[in-house]
Amino acid sequence: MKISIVVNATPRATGLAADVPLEDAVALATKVGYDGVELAVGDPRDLEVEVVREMLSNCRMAVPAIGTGAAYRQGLSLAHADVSRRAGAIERLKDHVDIGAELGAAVIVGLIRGRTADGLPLREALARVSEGLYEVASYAARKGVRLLVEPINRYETDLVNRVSDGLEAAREAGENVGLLVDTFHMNIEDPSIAGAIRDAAPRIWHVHVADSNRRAPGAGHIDFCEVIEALKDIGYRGYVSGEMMMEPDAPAAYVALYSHLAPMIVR
Ligand code: LER
Ligand code: MN
Repeated sequence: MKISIVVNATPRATGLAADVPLEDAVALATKVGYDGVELAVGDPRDLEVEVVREMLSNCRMAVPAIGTGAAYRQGLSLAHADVSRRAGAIERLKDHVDIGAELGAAVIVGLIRGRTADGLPLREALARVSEGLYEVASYAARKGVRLLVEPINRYETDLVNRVSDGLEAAREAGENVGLLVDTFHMNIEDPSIAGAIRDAAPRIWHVHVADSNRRAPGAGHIDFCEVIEALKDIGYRGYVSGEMMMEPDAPAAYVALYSHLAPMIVR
């Protein structure tokens, strides 16, 4: 198992990463000891992929995954009542897949799937999400890229909340679609975090870590010994990736996560 952290590859793509230029976040992650950085990307066309790839290879930083959630704030949603917004979400995800292919990274389908507040009733919204996922997954398969469906808690979306919902959506979408499980969301939606991890075992391809209060692991009441034990039990060899509020500041949050989890992972 390896440890990564979410960074903003384009400015303010996510609030759950340091609000600093990419090279500063990468320098900090390198100094603390992280193995990789997960790139939160607003519009992939704003990213100079070659420059990023070279910078990361110079400090031997892997890119396990690429985040796409900023697109939802820009009005794109796989579940939107307006067909042009759905098509826009699919096109945007394909652009992410293109950079995923260049960086060897999986592409996350989180908030970009949308919610029923985007204008469709639940069954239809879920059907549109399945359709969109299937189309993007087929495109990604041709490029050798994996997609990650992320179950997200009910206060952010009403589509795909529990790990079991995510598993169903991933299985329907294709062989190259797996799960990103996030401890913050599982703490709200799943009866047991360790149980959900064991149930979804072979399809868990990426993990977000944040504590119950969305701060660094160790700052809340999630039992990360139990989480890491469950991941070890299922033979998980991917990344646990910090996606959390940078409190009190980024350097302290980077160190807090790493010093809480690294000893559990090597044990
Ligand atoms: C995205 O990975 C996520 O976990 C969401 O809660 C962000 O809003
Ligand atoms: Mn997450």
